Amino acid sequence: MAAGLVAVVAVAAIASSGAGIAGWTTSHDGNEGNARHGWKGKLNEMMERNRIMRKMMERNNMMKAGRHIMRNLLNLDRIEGNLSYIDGTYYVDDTPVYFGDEWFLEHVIRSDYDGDGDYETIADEINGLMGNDVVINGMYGNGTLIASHINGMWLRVPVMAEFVELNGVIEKINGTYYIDGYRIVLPNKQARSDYDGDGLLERMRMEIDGLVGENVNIDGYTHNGNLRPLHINGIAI
Ligand SMILES: [Ca+2]
Ligand SMILES: [Ca+2]
Repeated sequence: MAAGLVAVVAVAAIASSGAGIAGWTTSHDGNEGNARHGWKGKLNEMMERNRIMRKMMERNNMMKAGRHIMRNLLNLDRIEGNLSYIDGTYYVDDTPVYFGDEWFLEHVIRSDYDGDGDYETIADEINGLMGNDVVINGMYGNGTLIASHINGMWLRVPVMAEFVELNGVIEKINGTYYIDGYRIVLPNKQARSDYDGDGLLERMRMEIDGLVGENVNIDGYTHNGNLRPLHINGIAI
């Protein structure tokens, strides 16, 4: 890396000193052109090489920045302190923390956050940590830390998503599927079950397509008008 940088700086120095020569050669006409074309050609070549190297470095830096952002996407904010629960709100020291809605806390099992050797519901895992010092990662929203990790263990995407159960007709508008005004966000994958009951396992999109115009039960998480289904007519996604 350091060697690469030195090379680029050297090329850049030659190129910039060459700019004066380029100006001189173009300001003269006449018969000495061949030698000057040789100079000019070399100079152009160097400047082009310089440009490409700079582009490569830029792209390299962008890729590095991208990887950095990806790595830290869920670690934008971090707090460390004592976990408590007061009047329906979790706190780490004085900071309110959102671990998820009631449905998520009661129904989802992820990791052994409290380290008691059992996989429990998120609510029970958090209860097991009550009064302890914890490290919570996540993102701040209106002064509340929306948790993504508990003690370094993945919990959820840090958004204020809400669990809903809907009953309605699936509509298709401009190639997008809706229920009850929510845009249905589907995983781009092969379906594991036959949701539309046509006897075929299709892509998720095609399964939903087979249900357009029908009355269905869907539950899942909503955020900003989008619905990520967990179940369709009782069948897990
Ligand atoms: Ca546990
Ligand atoms: Ca099907």
